[in-house]
Amino acid sequence: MRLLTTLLFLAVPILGVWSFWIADSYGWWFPENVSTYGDKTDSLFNMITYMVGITFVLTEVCLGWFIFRYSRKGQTKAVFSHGNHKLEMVWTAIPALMLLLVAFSQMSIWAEIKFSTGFPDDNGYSVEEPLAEVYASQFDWRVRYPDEDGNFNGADIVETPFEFVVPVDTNVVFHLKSRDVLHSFFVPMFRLKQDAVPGMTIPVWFNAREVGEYELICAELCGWGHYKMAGMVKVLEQADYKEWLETKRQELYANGSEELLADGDDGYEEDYE
Ligand SMILES: [Cu+2]
Repeated sequence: MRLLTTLLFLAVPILGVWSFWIADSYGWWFPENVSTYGDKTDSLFNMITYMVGITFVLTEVCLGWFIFRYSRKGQTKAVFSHGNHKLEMVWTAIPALMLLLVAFSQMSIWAEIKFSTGFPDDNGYSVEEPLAEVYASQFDWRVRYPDEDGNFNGADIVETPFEFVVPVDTNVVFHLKSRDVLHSFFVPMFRLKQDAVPGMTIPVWFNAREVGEYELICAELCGWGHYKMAGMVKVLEQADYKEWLETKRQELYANGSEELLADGDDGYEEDYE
C-alpha cells in the first residue's frame, strides 16, 4: 500500500513530463511563430518552463520519497525542529538567483519589443509616422490608415473593421488606442500582446516574415462581448499591400460609384463639374 501510494504520487510528475514531451507533435504547444522577435520570446518562455519544470520534478520526487520513507507503521512521532539557518539561506538564495537570471535575460528582449525609443524606422514607418492607428472599443477593432500626406485627421482616411492589412518583411509601427475600457491587442503567431489603455496612445511594432492571415484577439476581459473581438492581421506581399491601399483609397474617392471605381478615376472634379 505504501508503494502504491508513492507510485500514484510519482505518476503526477511522470505524466507531466510526458505530456510536455509529446505536446508539440500533437499541436498542443504554441502556434508557429512568424514574427522576427518571436523566437526570442519563445526562448525566454522555454528557459522559464525548464526552470519551473525541473524544480517541479525534484519537488515531486522528494515528496514521493518522504511518503514512502515515513509512512511506515509505528513511525508516527514528529520531530521538533528549531529551524536551520544554513538551509534557509540556501532555499532563499537559489530562487533569488533564478529570478535574477530571468530578470537579466529578459531585459534586452523586452527593450527591443516594447521601448519606443528603440523602434526600427528603416521602412518608412516610425513612432512619428506610423503605418496605421488601431482603435479598440467594445467590441470592435478599427484600423485607420492615414491619407497620402500621412495625416490621420483628413477626410480621406481608409478605415477597416476587424482587419489589419500590413506588408510582409516590413517593420510595421502602429499606434494603439482604446475608445472606452482596457483591451489587449494579441496576435499569438507574432508573440505580440499589448494592452490598449484609455487616454493613451501606445506605439507598437512587429515584422511579419510570412504572408498569411493571423488571428487578432482581445486578451483583456472588456465586457460581455469580449469574445467577439476576434479580428485578423492580413500580411500581404509589399506590392500587393500598396495595391490594396491604393484600391481602398480609390473606393473612397469613387464615393460608392462602381463606374468611377472601374475607371480607376480618383477625382470628383472632372466628373461632377
Ligand atoms: Cu476584450
